[in-house]
Formats: sequence, structure tokens, C-alpha cells
Amino acid sequence: MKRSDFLKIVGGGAAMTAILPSTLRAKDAARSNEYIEPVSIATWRFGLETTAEAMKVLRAGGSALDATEAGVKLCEADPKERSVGLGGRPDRDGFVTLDSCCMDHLGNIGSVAAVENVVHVSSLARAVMEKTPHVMLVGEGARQFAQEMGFPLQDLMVPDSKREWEKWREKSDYQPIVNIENHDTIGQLSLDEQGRLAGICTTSGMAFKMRGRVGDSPIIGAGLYVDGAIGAATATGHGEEVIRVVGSYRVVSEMERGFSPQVACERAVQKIYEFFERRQAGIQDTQIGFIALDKRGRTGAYALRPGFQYAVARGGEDPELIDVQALLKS
Ligand code: SD4
Repeated sequence: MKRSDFLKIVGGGAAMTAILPSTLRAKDAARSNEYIEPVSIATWRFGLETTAEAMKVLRAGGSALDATEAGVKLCEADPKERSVGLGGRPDRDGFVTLDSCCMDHLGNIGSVAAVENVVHVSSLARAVMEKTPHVMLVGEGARQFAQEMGFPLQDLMVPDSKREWEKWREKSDYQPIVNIENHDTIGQLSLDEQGRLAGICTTSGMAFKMRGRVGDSPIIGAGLYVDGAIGAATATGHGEEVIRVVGSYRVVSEMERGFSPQVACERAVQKIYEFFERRQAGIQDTQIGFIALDKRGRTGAYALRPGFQYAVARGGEDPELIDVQALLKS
């Protein structure tokens, strides 16, 4: 090749690279005018209600974060939901402590852990994200911040929780077993009409846990992760096991490698199983479930054992409750 020919090609190439970004920008602009079907998904049966609520916000053109927050707040305010917000089961010393985190498509994050007396810890996590230079507040400091922000403080122990705790205290048998009945953490993910993703995870954690114990739910990367260019994931179940594999980040990272949300959830659960095997730890008293939503609105979910369900609300349709496939037979 003659030098002049080479320069022509390089010149052409340079011209192309000068053109390409503006072409991409134009495409992006066009894309932002395209209608994106909004989607909201959430763990467990109560997700039917919370995704329907989120969908009202999404269909009105609201943001994925506003929609998700509106959804999970329903669950937090419901005293009958015994693993989230008001009515959450106490720790072994009788204190109801809540954990939550949120993340948006830009990578903004906020988290609170071991907070007492605040029902809407999801909103508190969001306040940490939006109103402080930090990403995580815990315990008394989180409660103080809530007070400063005007959050009402109240007793979160409902009579049913008190009765259960008193009964548990008769034996005080410290076996933090995680099964279908006691891990109703809500993790919710939404995609709005502008293609923005957001997620929130909120929980009272394990029933009768050690005082100060924190699970995966308020840990960014474990209980929740959002990459606005790829997808989002959230977890429910045995927090210690989810933290061990950085579960939600793992799901999103598998999506980044090209796997569908479904396969990404399967691979994360498989990794948790591998860690159990490696440590030769008992797996019989544990359950873990992941749900995932990608930037294109595709969803997926997978659990360690049967019994996990998640709700999917899409466009104008009623939310659907889906039985999630599991790695183990029982
Ligand atoms: C946690 N994943 O604290 C949460 C909640 C839960 O049994 O499912 N607890 O580990």
C-alpha cells in the first residue's frame, strides 16, 4: 500500500470517527423520543399490588425511581406484611429494625440499615442518596437523620409481632432459619417510558435476628444493583448467602456479559449453590431468589428452591404473578 493510499484511508477513517459520534447522538435522540413500554417487577405476592401502584406512576410519565418508591411504600405501610416496614418482625431483643437501599440509572445510591421507628425506610434511603454526600447511614444516626428530614417516628411493633416474639422468647432458640414464611423482603425494579431503570429493596430482615445483624437488602451490589445501560437485579432470602456472592451485582454483570435476565439469575443462584458445596455448609434451611429486568424490558427470576414468586406489570396490562423455577427440587 502506498503511503498516500494509507493516508486516504486514515483520513476517511478520521472523517468517519468524526461523523460517528454525532450519528450516534442523533440516534440516541431519536431513541429518547421512542415510546418505551414501562415495566415494573417485584418479589413475592405483594408485588401484585406494588407493581400496579408503580405502573400508575409510570403510565403517567413518572420516573422509574418515583414509581418504585410509590410501590414499595404500600408494602412498608401495611402492618400485615410481617417482614417489611410497619409490622416487621423484631430482632431477638424485641427491636424492630429496618434496612433499605435504592439505586437509579445514573448510579446514584442511598442506603439505611438497622433503623428503628421509621416506616418508610425506602424514602429514607432515597433521602440519603439525594440530600447527603454519603451513601449509607445506620442505626441511631439514620434515625436522627430521619427526624431531621421530618420523617414521623413511631413504634413499629404490631401486636401480632409482639405475640410471636414473646412466644419465640419462651425458647429463645437462635436458629435464623430462612424459609418461605419468614423472608418476604420486597425488591422492586422499574423501567420507565424514557428507558430509565431504578430499584429499591426494603425489609425488616430475618425474624428474631441478632441485634445489629444486617443482611443483603441495604447493601448495594448484594440486595440491589442497577446499571442504567444494562439492567437491574434484586434479591430476597438468606442475606448472608447473597452477600457472599455479591448477588445482585453478579446478576447484572452476567447480563453485561450478554446473558438474558433469566439466565443471569440462574447463574447467580448456581454460584450460591457452589459456595455452599465448597464450604460443605447445610443448604436445607435456606432460600434465595433473584429477579432481574434489563434495559429492553426483558425480565427473569430464579430461586434456590421452589416457592418463590414474583409479580410483573407491563404496559397497560394487569400485573401477573409468576411461579419461579428453582435449582433444587424441594
Ligand atoms: C435479609 N434478605 O435480611 C433479607 C431479608 C430476608 O430472611 O429475606 N430475611 O437477609
